[in-house]
Amino acid sequence: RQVAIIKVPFGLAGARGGAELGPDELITAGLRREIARLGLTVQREVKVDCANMPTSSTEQSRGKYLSEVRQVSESVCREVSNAVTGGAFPLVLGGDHSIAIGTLAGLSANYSKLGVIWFDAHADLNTEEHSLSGNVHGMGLAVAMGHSSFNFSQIPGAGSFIDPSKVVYIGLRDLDDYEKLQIRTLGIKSYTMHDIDRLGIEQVIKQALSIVGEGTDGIHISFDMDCLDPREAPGVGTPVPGGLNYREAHFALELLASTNRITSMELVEVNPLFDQNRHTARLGVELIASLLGKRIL
Ligand code: DIR
Ligand code: MN
Ligand code: MN
Ligand code: MN
Repeated sequence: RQVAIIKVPFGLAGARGGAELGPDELITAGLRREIARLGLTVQREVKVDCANMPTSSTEQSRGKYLSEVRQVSESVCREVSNAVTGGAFPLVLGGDHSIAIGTLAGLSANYSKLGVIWFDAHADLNTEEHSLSGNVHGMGLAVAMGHSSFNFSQIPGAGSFIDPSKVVYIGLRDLDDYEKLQIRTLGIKSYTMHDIDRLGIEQVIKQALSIVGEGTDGIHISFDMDCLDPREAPGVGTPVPGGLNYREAHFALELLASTNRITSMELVEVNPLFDQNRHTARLGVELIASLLGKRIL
């Protein structure tokens, strides 16, 4: 199996700077060595050009730095689509979570019925109209579902919108009122931290797979490092207490890997500026390895 590493050093759409340093930090933490140990080959490693010093003064708009996000989305869409066409497993390294817009756009061009498992403390369902922060990293799924004025129709090469009935959340614990309303209205299956406490992570993954695994032609894992408890992953832009612990996160990804049905992954929001001893980046590398098939024995 071949992996295409797509580095997206973009951090303007997050709550605080630093996520643009994520891809290099993950590489330095040993990502390529872990991939090689699994017997996988890196078909190519590309770095997407990202504007992190805004030239236009778009900060004041409702969606902050939307023109920069749009540019990044176009490039990420192209790279992800090329990876899939070239027979490689796209592994997208963020960057803040707004890069998921480009990832999902590129995947939607190749999979007509994409399933998505979204690991996150947040739902990222805000629109330019409803967001309280204006940060586009909190809008990715709304954009991908076509609820925002910025959407796939503005991204060359994108396919159709992501179907909310094929999206599953895992790890939610910090939602805005509008996002709660949208989750109910759209009927998006959500496993909050409360549900994980109650069911256990194994049952949660089994149920999630029964949803994204049926009637889909691909399954994407979008992994926001803030799904983890800040004690495990302090190096993120918007830490929220009460998240997944070390083994829950690994076990979840090991179970997903064992299905052999996962077709792409992105890992986002590694922020070295708030990390301690590269701890979060190292954990990110380990988690990617688990999703790519690493076993203890
Ligand atoms: C909040 C926080 N809901 C927002 N979202 C975050 O800004 O829209 N997403 N941190 O990852
Ligand atoms: Mn997120
Ligand atoms: Mn985020
Ligand atoms: Mn988040």
